[in-house]
Amino acid sequence: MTTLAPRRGRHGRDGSHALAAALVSAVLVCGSGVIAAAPVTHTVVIEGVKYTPETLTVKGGETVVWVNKDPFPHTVTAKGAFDSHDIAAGKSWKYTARKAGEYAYICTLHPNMKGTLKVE
Ligand SMILES: [Cu+2]
Repeated sequence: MTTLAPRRGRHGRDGSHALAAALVSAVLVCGSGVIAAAPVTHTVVIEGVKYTPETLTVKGGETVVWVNKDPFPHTVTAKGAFDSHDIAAGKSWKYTARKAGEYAYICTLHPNMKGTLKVE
């Protein structure tokens, strides 16, 4: 009787250790990018006729959202790579980076607005 109770207790603790170890390895696998399970989203704010941050580095498969906080439209245009077309005031536009490279983009409505998306 008295020997059973401690053994049950030990089994319970072993179970939690195994679960904790499984959770830790799952996080490590995700962190190393082996499994692209958890979607990663980056945000670029468009405000004051500029992109913030101006240069953003992401990994392939990650998503970037440009949020236009100005009271007029902007675009996010990298010739030959991606083009948001007009993003109305208060709206946003999403792009999932698939191909590694460095993409300089502008706003076609305000060509002095410049940004760079680096995809690793
Ligand atoms: Cu603009």
